[in-house]
Amino acid sequence: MSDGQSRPEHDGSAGVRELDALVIGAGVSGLYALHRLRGMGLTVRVYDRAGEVGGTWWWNRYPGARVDYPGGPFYCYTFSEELVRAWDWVERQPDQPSVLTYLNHVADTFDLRRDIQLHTTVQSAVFDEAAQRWSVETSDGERISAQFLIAAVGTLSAPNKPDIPGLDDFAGEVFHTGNWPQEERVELAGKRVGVIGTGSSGVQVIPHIAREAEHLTVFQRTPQFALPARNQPLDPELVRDSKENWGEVRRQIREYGRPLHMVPSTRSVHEDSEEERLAVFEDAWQQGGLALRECYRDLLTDPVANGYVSDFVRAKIRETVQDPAVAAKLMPDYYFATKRQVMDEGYFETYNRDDVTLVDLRDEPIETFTADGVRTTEGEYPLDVLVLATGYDAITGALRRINPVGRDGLQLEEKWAAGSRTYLGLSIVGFPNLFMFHGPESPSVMFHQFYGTESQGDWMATCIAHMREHGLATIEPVPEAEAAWGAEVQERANRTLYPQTDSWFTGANMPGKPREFMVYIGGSQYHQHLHELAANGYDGFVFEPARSVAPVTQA
Ligand code: NA7
Repeated sequence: MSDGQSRPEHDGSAGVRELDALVIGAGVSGLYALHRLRGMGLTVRVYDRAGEVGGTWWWNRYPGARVDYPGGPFYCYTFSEELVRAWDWVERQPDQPSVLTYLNHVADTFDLRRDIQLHTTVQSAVFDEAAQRWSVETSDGERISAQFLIAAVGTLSAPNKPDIPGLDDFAGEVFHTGNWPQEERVELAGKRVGVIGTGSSGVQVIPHIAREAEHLTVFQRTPQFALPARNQPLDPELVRDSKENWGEVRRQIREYGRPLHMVPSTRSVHEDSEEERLAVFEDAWQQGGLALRECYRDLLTDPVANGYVSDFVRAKIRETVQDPAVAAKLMPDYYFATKRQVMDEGYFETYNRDDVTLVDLRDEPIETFTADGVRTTEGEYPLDVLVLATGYDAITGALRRINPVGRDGLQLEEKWAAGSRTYLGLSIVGFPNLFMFHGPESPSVMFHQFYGTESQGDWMATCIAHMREHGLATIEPVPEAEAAWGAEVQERANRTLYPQTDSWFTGANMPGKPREFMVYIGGSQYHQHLHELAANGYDGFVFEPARSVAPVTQA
């Protein structure tokens, strides 16, 4: 607000709720946004269509769901030492129930629930230029006018339901891993189950389903370089040390995106002989987790180096899978680790079971679903249950589905038709006062998620405080800054092998989605840059002063 005062929450005459900031999403980012912005005296409300807080951790409760990298004990908010001290992770890769319990604990600790409205979908958001505010409508018919619209919508929250012929004719049960039933347990015993998809979710759920179902058929489009997770209880000494030295751990996370002991090697693969290299790979394989990806500095930038490690993993898959014909179908052929790295617990061993069938969709594409199952070009697979582990319209999908409308009626769908255009993955030309957490062209999924959230949330808070202090009503990036940022994101990505692989990082998993690398590689520099921007006057942004007479939002 121009005068630094919050408006009352309700404007009774117009039946419109007035807020300083409306946050969409009650996951990791939405919870932090509420805590941070409310703490500076703003009126803030969070809306989420889920039945509880937790975002992706509320939706993804399929058997085997857990953090997909060895994050514990650092998979947590970093800003509060008190919070760090009060929570004990048990495993290196925390499972879904513990992460959800943690996020509920955070909501309780900071008394967040009173400003969170669940079971409520934000249906439309239109920027009202006269009022310099966002007009929002929700699924229960509520209308809200908010100065700031904060998209904490999640990077992996818009499920991809594939467009496969006949899918709607299938008479059995269908579940998406990202929309798993909340209350009742999914009963799979005695059933013929099909799983489509072998990304993180598929690789996590498949061994569990195999143990329970009468028969499992996996429909695989792209074989994976899954690495052994070797999940284990956390070393109590590591937990104690990190709690005692949290300031230092936090500094390391800020500078490297992770604690120092997890930082990649600075050694090139070419500095070692073949024998030495294989010993390094073997050691990393035995350590499990991300050790293999991090054991040389050039595995993700040099095709030759990547070829060495790819061959190593392929040999491991051949050793594990007993039937050579099945092993051949499981051979990954993209650049190692250029899709989101998958961790497995007994995934490849699952294919040694008699009651598991692997169907390679590249050899035998699906022709159609029928009421009883699937027909491929090679045969029929009767099914009672289908699990879609087919991933997400990642990073941009959730916000595009809301499709905010900015200045001059500009729809986000239209703005991003040829690719996501943002400044810092945080703001968009034409969409004043819209801030995104983990938006496209930010470090998002390639940096410590909680620290990234805090850094962006703190930036938003500092910026809003600056605006209040100077009587400014809107902030928006300038087109030149947006274009330069996009170029920098692509230039950094092009120094790596990532853009050469079809993945959700590049949008290639969604038919018709523009192909671009959607993540800023170089997270710590990004967060440093955000900090400097705030200190140096918000270069690349333009502010509008508040109009002296605030126009009334129309009912
Ligand atoms: P992912 O990683 O996008 O995996 C989805 C899987 O589904 C992947 O194997 C896809 O094959 C496959 N897929 C998608 N559409 C189809 C169709 N139409 N036919 C056959 N197969 C298909 O999603 P996840 O949920 O596993 O993981 C998402 C992230 O959540 C994960 O990285 C963690 O960060 C947490 P493709 O490889 O595209 O050929």
